[in-house]
Amino acid sequence: MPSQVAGFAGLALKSLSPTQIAFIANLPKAELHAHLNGSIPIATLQEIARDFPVGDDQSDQVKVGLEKLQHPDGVGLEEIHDFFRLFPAIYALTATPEALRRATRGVLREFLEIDDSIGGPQCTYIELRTIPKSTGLMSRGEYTRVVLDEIEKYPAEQAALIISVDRKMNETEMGEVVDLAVSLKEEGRRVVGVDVCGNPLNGDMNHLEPHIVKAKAAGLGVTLHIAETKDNPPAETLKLLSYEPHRLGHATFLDDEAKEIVLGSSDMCIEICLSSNLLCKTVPSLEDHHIGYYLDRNHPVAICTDDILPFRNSLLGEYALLMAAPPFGLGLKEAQVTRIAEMSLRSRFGH
Ligand code: 6MZ
Repeated sequence: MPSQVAGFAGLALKSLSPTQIAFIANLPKAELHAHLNGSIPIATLQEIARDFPVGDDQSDQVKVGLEKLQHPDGVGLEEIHDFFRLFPAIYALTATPEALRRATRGVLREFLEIDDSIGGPQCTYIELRTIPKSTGLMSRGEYTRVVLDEIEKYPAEQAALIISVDRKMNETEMGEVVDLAVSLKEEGRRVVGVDVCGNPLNGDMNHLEPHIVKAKAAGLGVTLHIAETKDNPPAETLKLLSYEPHRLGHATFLDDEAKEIVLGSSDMCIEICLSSNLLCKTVPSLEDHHIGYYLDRNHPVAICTDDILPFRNSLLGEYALLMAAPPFGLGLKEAQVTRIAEMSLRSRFGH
């Protein structure tokens, strides 16, 4: 049973007719930007919390975070930095191999298995991403293999893994993570790309360069979270673009120079996360969202969920935001929505 959809995506879904819902449900589409620990269905998180309770010694941040995450409407955020404060709570639950396995299984089911109420799955293909963590009970390599074991239970046409570097990592750690991605790919495991994510104000993006070169040389796709907040300096954005990534995450605050570079590379797909941007308040309204700029210029975009656990959205809900009439959505026509779904499939790193 899929999780209940709330927030902007929930309102958009409620405003659609059954025929419109059937239309978006039946569109073949790819989910290209979903963070594993942010995408655990609430029911799975609660099961894990029941079976592997966190100890009494856990910090208040963990206890308060778990309470907030279980609110039926999702988490109320004042600003994007509140969002990153939630993850210690989730990580306290997914630190053991068995809990991580269950979390991954829950995420894949949520996206790929048939939901009877819509007559199909949320998406036809998912590139799930995660930061390999060493938790005390697992090394980074063991962590990633647990996730891959679950992903590889599905055919390659349905699921693959992107390995994320966290912006806060130092240069040595960034190298370790990219080397892990390359060696797993060489072993024949289903790693299709690398990503850079994490709190947008952390870290030094100049350290990435040799690692991105290495990832590309190994045939991995590269996607970078870029200009997610107004405080990301333009020089950092240009540096990230100089690595010539294949896709961009968010790309909310690109200035004219950066936009020109992006538009000049006609296949640099932008992973668009509408609910995420609205709820983190980096975009004031759907009307103001930068998706409009790229659609007007026929530049590739992929509609994505980002983190369904705190945002309580779904991929269907994100597509509903495209189709619903204003003020609930952008009021796009069926042909436009079909074209957007096709763009997501064309921008896959894997099959
Ligand atoms: C930047 C984000 C993110 O890797 O532990 N993450 N990074 N911007 C976002 N949008 C608001 N949403 C999630 O998944 C959780 C991690 O993904 C990154 C954060 O670093 C978060 O800790 P994994 O599976």
